[in-house]
Amino acid sequence: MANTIRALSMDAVQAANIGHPGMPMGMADVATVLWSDYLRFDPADPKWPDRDRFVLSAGHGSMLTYALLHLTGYAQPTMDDIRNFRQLGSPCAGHPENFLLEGVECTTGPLGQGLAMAVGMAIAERHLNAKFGDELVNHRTWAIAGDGCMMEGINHEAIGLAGHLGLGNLIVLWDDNRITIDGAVSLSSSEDVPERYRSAKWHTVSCDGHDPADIRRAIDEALADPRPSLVACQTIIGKGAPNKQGTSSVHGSPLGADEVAAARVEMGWEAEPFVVPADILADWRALGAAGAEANIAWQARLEASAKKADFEQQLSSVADKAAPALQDFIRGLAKDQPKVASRKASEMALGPLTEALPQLIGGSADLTGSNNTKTSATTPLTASSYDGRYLYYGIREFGMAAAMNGLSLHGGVVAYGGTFLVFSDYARNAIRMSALQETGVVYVMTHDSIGLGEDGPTHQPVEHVMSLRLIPNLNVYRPADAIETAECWALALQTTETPSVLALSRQNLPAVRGEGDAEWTGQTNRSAKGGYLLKPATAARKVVLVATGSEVSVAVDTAKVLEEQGIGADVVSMPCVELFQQADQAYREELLPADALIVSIEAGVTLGWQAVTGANGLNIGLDRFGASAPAEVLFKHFGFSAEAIVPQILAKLGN
Ligand SMILES: Cc1ncc(C[n+]2csc(CCOP(=O)(O)OP(=O)(O)O)c2C)c(N)n1
Ligand SMILES: [Mg+2]
Repeated sequence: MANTIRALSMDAVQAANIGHPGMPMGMADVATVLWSDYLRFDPADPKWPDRDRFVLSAGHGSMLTYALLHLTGYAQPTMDDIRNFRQLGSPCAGHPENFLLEGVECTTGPLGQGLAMAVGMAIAERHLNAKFGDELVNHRTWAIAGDGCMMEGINHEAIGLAGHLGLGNLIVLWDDNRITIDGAVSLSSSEDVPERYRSAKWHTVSCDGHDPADIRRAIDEALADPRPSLVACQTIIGKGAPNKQGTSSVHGSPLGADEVAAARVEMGWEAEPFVVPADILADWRALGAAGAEANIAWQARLEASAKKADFEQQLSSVADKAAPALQDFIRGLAKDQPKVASRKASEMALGPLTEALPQLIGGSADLTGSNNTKTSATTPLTASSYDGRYLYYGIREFGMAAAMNGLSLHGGVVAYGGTFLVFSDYARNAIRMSALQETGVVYVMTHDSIGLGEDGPTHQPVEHVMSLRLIPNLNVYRPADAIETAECWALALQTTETPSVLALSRQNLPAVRGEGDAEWTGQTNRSAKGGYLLKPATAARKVVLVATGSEVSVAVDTAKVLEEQGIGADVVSMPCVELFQQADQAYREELLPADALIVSIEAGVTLGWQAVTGANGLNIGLDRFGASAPAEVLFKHFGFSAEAIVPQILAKLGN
């Protein structure tokens, strides 16, 4: 059965003339044992909630997953899909993509992140188990990881968190083949990996990765131990290719026609490429069919459970519940018009949201008091209380973001988590992976500009807001006051297939909204189109000031001065540039008319704002690092005041 995986992998890579045969050939025996004797899955129902999660962290070995899904009887990939491995339109992409195949739990390829997402999945499982009991939620998360996944820095963050939380339901099968692309692992590493795992409170065991009985012995030992387990599977990369196995040449290149032929002889595999002998296929399909029994038994338990309604509620989308949960709160803000930091406003909005939405699991990378991410409804989620809803991620921004992806991809929970916006760079590839994987996670990124003040340029984001806007399918919100912050939270939770970044201020912001918001509903959410007319000009309009976040009140001040000089100026608040760009053209043209001078005001880099203001607009921003001083001093110093901006507008108008 393992040789089926080997043959399909080498033949698919050979046909594509590009790909990675070494990893699937080396791990074929381990994967066959796992899928035969341990993994709980039902090919007929790929999203069955209580299935085990299988994560191929070594995503370059994608053919391993495609072979397993096809052989066990998933509707996709078909053999034709495999034949078209890596070709346009085939769901068998170079690396496994969760949005192309139902059987792929998460997109992998960026090494280390699959394992870190598996940690998030295992946390979600323990959390839901604590709420709904073994009869409804009791499954494991299995990750196959390579030497690369062990070496990446995120591995340290991920296993530290998993060990601390005692995630015994997580088993990592390490493809311990001592080979990476450049050659032997010994070229670059002298680390005792299992020793490091043990120091992080993991159980470790090793086995001969080509001996099914020994693999079973090791996995049984892993399952018996209450800690998360690392199973070091000693393997030979490219096993089955007689002349190339054990060398880095099989990592990422086709074997070549001669070696493919030699491998057929070596394995005694006589079938043509993409043909699986009927008796072997029958054995694989029988494995897949057996999975249905566990699913049927689970369905019966769910039907009989007193917790059925609650469970289904937990698994349901939060999209239609966010705005109703915020309605009374926002109506209250319209009356009170509080002058608070948007990070504080976010905490206030999270109050009713975490009350109403049991799916929300919050957290912070050790900045809970600064990110304002914890509410009274979110008690700590710890090794002794998995039913909590607040994760102390520790100072692990990248690990946190990847775990948030895993939590959300698991289903039944929606993750939000915080750090300083400037450290979004530490988490950046996981944020990108949130967007690519279409997860609805929400990043609460506070201290969003020079407005954080005295901590100085290391902590002051300048390029971050704009650079996050560059990531496709990521909505970056920079709200101006408490009402906008709540509106942005509603939108962030409504877009369940688009992740969100909330860029929030440390400093207090005056209320710019309130008027007309006393009857607020989700339908009147003015931030929904990304930008809107906050204050219309009174004199004949010559200027439109477009601002975000803390600079909206600067724009309001600027408009006032211009109006006093008879120059009409609209103020447009634009909390989400991406949503604005998706709004219909008529709306955009009405808001930003061609005959007015469009001025952007944002305390960050100006590159990119030309897309909003046009080439003839004016871009007020900060194209340099900030400085260490109180916020008001910095705003004045760097020209974020009506006093500094008005003359630039007058000059541009030719007055
Ligand atoms: C973050 C990241 N860096 C680099 C790469 C490129 N890359 C893909 S596989 C690989 C080597 C991985 O070695 P190992 O995990 O041992 O895989 P094996 O060669 O054993 O299949 C590298 C550097 C990547 N995919 N992700
Ligand atoms: Mg390796």
